[in-house]
This record gives sequence, structure tokens and C-alpha cells, in this order.
Amino acid sequence: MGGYFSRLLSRLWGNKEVRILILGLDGAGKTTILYRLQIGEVVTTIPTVGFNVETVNYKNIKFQVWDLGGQTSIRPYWRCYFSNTDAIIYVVDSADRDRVATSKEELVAMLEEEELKETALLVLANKQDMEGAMTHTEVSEALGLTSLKNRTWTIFKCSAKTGDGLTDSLDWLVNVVSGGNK
Ligand SMILES: Nc1nc2c(ncn2[C@@H]2O[C@H](COP(=O)(O)OP(=O)(O)OP(=O)(O)O)[C@@H](O)[C@H]2O)c(=O)[nH]1
Ligand SMILES: [Mg+2]
Repeated sequence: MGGYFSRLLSRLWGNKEVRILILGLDGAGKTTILYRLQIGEVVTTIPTVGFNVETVNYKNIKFQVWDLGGQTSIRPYWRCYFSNTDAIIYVVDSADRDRVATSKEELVAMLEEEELKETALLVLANKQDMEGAMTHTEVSEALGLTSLKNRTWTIFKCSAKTGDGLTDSLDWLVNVVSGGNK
């Protein structure tokens, strides 16, 4: 109830709160992206065991961003965080051609979850600065994105290292959570 009223109030005051999950295989760059968004810098990361959560304020919206560990043994716990999620940022290491099929399997399984039926999907084809990285079209094909049904989704290429592409993707999220893309 308290949560409902605070959400209502923040909407009235134009300071909308949004819940975002950042998911993807281990090493994809999720934590690097989270801190790039929050403090605008590249931080040194260690593999995430559990989660990081930070608030990112952008264009009058308060994004509460949950970054979950992506190692095989941790992935089953992603579902504990699914409820009330407004959007998922799914991060792919575009230079990791060997594991893009695994990344697709995890994505497909996740999107079948009832709790995520209405959730918007932003795919980030990360590590574009690396030589031999797949283009975002290649990543899109490898993940089978074009066959997604009844889902608001997009894919952006980006590099957490250089920062390229991250602002555009945040703008897309702002548009979606403000109702512009539904
Ligand atoms: N070249 C390059 N390296 C990146 C980029 N993004 C992340 N990395 C590197 O990739 C490695 C893994 O990044 P993390 O952000 O820790 O990956 P993660 O997805 O959080 O991994 P888990 O916490 O294990 O799930 C680190 O060495 C990062 O510096 C990028 O855009 N370009
Ligand atoms: Mg991490």
C-alpha cells in the first residue's frame, strides 16, 4: 500500500520510478554497464555473486537497476527478481561467438516466464570496441529476436568501455516506460 502511494505521488510530481533488471551471461559486461550508467565511468569489476542495485536518474525518471550475476550456477536465481519488472536489459558479449547460442537459450527460457509477459526488452550488443565483434544485426539473428511476438523490444549496439550507444538505449527505455512505445 505504501509502495502504491509513493509510486502515485512520484508520478504526480513527475518523478517516475521504474524497475529494471540487467541480465545476460557472465562476463557480458552487465556490472560495467550499470556503473557506466550510474557514475559515467568504467569501473574494475569482479564476477558478480548475488546482485548489485543502484538508482540511475535520467530525464526525470528514477531507474532502480538490478544487476544480477550471470554465472551458470547463479542463473536459476534470476527468476526470484522478476516480479514488477518494467524492463529487462539483456546484455550480450558481441565478441563471444562461442556462447551466443547459450545466451539465446537463457533469453528464450526467461521470456517464457509468466511474470515477464508484459516486460519490455532492451538487448545490448555490448563490446563493439572489440575486434571481430558481431554486428547488432548478427546478434539479433543469433538470438532470434525478429520472431518475438507480443513484446516491445529493441537492440542497440554499445560499448561499456567507450560509452558508445548507452545514452541512445536509455532514451529508448524512457520512451517505453513513459508509454510512448507500447
Ligand atoms: N572491451 C570491452 N570490455 C568490456 C566491455 N564491457 C565489459 N567489459 C569487460 O568484460 C569483463 C566482464 O565485465 P563485467 O561487467 O564484470 O561482466 P558481468 O556481465 O557483470 O559478469 P558477471 O557478474 O559474472 O555476470 C570485464 O573485464 C570488463 O572490463 C566493453 O564494452 N568492451
Ligand atoms: Mg557482474
